[in-house]
Amino acid sequence: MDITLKKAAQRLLDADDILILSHRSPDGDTLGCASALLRGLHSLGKKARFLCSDPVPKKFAFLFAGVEEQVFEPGFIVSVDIADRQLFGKNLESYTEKVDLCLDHHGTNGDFAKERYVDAKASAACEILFQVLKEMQVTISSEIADCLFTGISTDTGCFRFGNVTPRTHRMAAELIELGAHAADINREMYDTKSRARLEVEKYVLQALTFHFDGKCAVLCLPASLVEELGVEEGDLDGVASMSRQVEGVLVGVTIREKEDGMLKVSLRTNPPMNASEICAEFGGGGHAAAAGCAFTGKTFDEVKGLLLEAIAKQMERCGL
Ligand SMILES: [Mn+2]
Repeated sequence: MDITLKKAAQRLLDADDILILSHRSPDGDTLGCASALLRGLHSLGKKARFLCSDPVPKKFAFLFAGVEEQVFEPGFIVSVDIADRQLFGKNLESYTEKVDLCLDHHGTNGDFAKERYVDAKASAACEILFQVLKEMQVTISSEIADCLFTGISTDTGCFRFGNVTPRTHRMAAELIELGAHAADINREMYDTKSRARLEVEKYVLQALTFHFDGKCAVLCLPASLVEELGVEEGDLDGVASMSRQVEGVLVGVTIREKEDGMLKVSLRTNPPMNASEICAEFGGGGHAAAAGCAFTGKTFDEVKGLLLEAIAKQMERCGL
């Protein structure tokens, strides 16, 4: 059931022993939400802890620096930035039907929680968390401001994506006033590349294939790649947006093989193409510019064929 922001804040104020859940393959937004909420709840004297199906990538470890680890049986479960049941990931599967409150900004939210507050106009779930924490009268420390700023910055590609609104900038400004280290965070997120990351980019550049007169770029990443290149999972973050950087590309397709053989597809589009519509055909979802879906029991070529077919159809509808 949909509830107001005010009510969502009240639910958290009424609760204790709160378990916060982030989505699998966690990004800066889901982790920024979790760490900001964790810090906010602790500051109110509440017990709160955090779970994610996958480990926190090294570059986001600072979000949780100094946060006290607490052990308790959860009395209230809140999910942040989780759009759908399948995004809980393997280790959190048992929680999919137990979420009391869902805070999210995906218009396609799967409605798995008892109550939810979804604002699809928010560029990042951290925009929502900022409002919820203020509604709860939490004092926004510079640490909390850093967490929220990280989420907003990463989900907007450093304030460059189409999801950025005047409110996004106003909130970022307010967070900087509250002590967020904007330049440090942005440098760490965007300008600093590990050698491993450069290896990944080198691979991507030679592996990209182009289709439909260069309007579509496809990248296939085998599961063995991480080991072959000697890189970590986190080094692959954001590769899905690399293809869309190429001039003329309206659709960037990244197909990633997971350990269990599942093929995970990330779609990035520029207007008039719509990633969410294409992924919906295969049971996935997301935003207009960024969406995903998954296939099991299929080869790279089969998945590529299916997607190219769906993309061709949409291009035709768009008159491309
Ligand atoms: Mn998000």
